[in-house]
Amino acid sequence: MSDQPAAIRKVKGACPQDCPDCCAMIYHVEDEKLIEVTGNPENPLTNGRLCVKLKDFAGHHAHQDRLMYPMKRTGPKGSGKFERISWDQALEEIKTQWQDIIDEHGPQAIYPHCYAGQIGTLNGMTSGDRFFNALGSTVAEKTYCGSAASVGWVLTNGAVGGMDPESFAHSKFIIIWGQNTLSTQSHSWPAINAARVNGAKVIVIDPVRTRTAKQADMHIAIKPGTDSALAMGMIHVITQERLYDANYVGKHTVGFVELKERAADYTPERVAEICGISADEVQMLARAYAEAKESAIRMGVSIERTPGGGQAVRAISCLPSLIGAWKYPGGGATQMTHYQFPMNWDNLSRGDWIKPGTRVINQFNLGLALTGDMPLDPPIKSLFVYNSNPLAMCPSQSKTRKGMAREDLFTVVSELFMTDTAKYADIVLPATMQAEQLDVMWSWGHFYIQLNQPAIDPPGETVSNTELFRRLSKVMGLTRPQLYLSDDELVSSYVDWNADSMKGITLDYLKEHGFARLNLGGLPHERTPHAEGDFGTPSGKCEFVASAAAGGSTVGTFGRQGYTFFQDGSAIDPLPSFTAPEETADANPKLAQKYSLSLLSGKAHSFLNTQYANEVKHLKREGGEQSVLINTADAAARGIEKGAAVQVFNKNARVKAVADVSDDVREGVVFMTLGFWANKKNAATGPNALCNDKNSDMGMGGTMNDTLVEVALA
Ligand SMILES: Nc1nc2c(c(=O)[nH]1)N[C@H]1C(S)=C(S)[C@@H](COP(=O)(O)OP(=O)(O)OC[C@H]3O[C@@H](n4cnc5c(=O)[nH]c(N)nc54)[C@H](O)[C@@H]3O)O[C@H]1N2
Ligand SMILES: Nc1nc2c(c(=O)[nH]1)N[C@H]1C(S)=C(S)[C@@H](COP(=O)(O)OP(=O)(O)OC[C@H]3O[C@@H](n4cnc5c(=O)[nH]c(N)nc54)[C@H](O)[C@@H]3O)O[C@H]1N2
Ligand SMILES: [Mo]
Repeated sequence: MSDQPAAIRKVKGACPQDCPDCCAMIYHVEDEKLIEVTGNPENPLTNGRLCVKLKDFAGHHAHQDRLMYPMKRTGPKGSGKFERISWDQALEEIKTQWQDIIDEHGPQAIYPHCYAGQIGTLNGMTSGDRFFNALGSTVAEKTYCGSAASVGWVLTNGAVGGMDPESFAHSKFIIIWGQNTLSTQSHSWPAINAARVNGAKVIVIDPVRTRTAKQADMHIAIKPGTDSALAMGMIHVITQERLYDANYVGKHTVGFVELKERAADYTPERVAEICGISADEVQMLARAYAEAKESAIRMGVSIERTPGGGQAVRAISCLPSLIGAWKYPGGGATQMTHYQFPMNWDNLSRGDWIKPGTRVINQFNLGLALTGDMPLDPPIKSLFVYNSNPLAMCPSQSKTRKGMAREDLFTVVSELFMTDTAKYADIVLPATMQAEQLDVMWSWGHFYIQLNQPAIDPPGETVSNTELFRRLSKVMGLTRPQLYLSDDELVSSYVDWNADSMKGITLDYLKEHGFARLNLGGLPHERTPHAEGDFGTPSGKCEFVASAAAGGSTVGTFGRQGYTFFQDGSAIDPLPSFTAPEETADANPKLAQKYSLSLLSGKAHSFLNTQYANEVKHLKREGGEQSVLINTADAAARGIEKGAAVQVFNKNARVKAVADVSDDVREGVVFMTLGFWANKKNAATGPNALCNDKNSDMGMGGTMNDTLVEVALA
């Protein structure tokens, strides 16, 4: 007998999470057990390091609370009481219920709900689209994240990926606009740091002094939802003081005269008033930004979560072309990079299978749709949730909860864990985690395509989303052959292996290395995608006046269901401007008298949306329970001290929280971290109990950050 330790097998993978970094990972397997997951040191961005959330990803796979078997509800909805059943029983129950619903109401009474719990090509946001489109269910628009911002960006620059995160190392001036980079895209920080070592200045624009803002050379604590005014103010200063690059503007942009005219109203004084900052800050920012030339802007997603969010991204997206920043490595802007990935999005979502006239319901309207507050014929009789935890993450939670509690709603949830949402299911189906499944990963924060290879067998009776929908297709008697493609066949079908950007990248290469940089020309850190124009707009130029909006054509990014939607562009102002938030003292003084604090919700350092918040160590890092960050003066005015038990409340709900009192948030604003699960103390989970469910100006984005609340001692 050998006393040699068993060999450790290493398998290349990639992080499944909805995060711009999409890290290259290595699974370490011993005796067919996942013993450790590390960052792949060969990947220049991941550089061998995983973030705090993924530090014990092996332990997360082996978590004692993982769902292992299909289950059927035995207690009242929401009670979390279930009994184990077999897959055959679960599928038979779904088939019987759905067949009855289809016979009585038609397939549109079935409503799928999905987001990016896993973000891969095979198992991610589109994994169920082909099945539901073939079934003829209601179409669910998936616009939780980035869709208003994406439309703003695409209208201006086209569906192009923008700056490479590695090229920030060459920047001289970096604006981090509404992003908490150190928590939400931490692998781009080394390049930012490299730039700083070379003398670059970093400016953070955020109502909260986040851990990222604390690192900055300057923090501009703007009022929420006023970013478009600030960007228009910068355009005003740059055009009035002739700080723009006339040559670049002349060659590569459309609508300069109109933009200049539109910006004329946005004087530094007026902008200062709107944004709650000083006129000097507006001027200083515009001048320093224009003068540095190698100026970079990194936009976060939160900018979009107010009524004028899409136009804010439009205004910001005009800035790099105005000053000609795109000419230089380290100059330009980045919103999201995924546009560059050569996926066959039509094969992924098969939007062409949707019968004309099929109804579309936006996912932010989940509560309205389930409660019937939105008149629907047929009503929603069945909800199918996968890759999402809408009870916690969708605004207007009380409506969602009321809807999910309906006895006549047949709910199926495919999950890793018994989440707040899963507790309301009639049938729960167990899903695999990333080390147990095959996937091709794209990214919205860099340009590496990756192959995630299964390292261990699925535990218990868990199945991947691809297998789940093959099983459902079979019981529902669907006949389209594409619904039965194996995972390997899906890999072939979903990636456009012949695309220019895939030159030299084969499946075998990915199997060996795990990742490959898309062929976009030039070295990553030297990338200057728009030095010679080459924008993805109809004119090929950066469109200050958006032709898609002006011409009334439809706009949208992926396939109809893939990620956003198609929108009639004529509803959009072709020039950027400021739309004021609706819940402010100016816009709604009556409401503001009762509830005078603007609520922001943002990502936790140690959670990924609600994921990992069921891990004790991560929960501890976030203080153990829901907190609310409130400014010292606002707290004093309410007799609240640090650590006090408080209630955060408004017309929608009351949420218990612990007060965190400091000047890290501007007066008049409170901040609640997202992700905490419901517990004995809080039946309502987190900020979404309080947030509004209106849509924003474009892309059917959300407006969660346009919510007034009040805080009082509990
Ligand atoms: N650790 C961690 N990382 C994550 C996630 C996570 O949950 N945890 N989630 C992932 C996902 S899904 C996403 S979309 C990204 C999002 O990551 P980010 O783009 O960083 O978005 P948020 O954390 O929502 O907000 C960032 C900052 O914007 C500020 N903010 C809010 N409203 C405004 C405003 O009106 N104007 C300005 N200028 N700033 C504002 C907030 O105070 C917050 O500090 O992170 C991804 N990465
Ligand atoms: N108030 C407020 N609301 C927000 C936001 C905000 O800033 N403020 N942010 C918005 C944003 S940016 C986003 S992206 C959304 C996020 O909304 P969601 O995507 O719903 O958020 P998660 O909490 O990540 O939930 C994903 C679920 O999918 C499950 N899951 C993971 N992998 C798999 C798998 O392979 N198969 C199956 N079947 N399930 C899996 C996880 O266990 C988890 O419960 O929330 C939005 N909601
Ligand atoms: Mo997101």
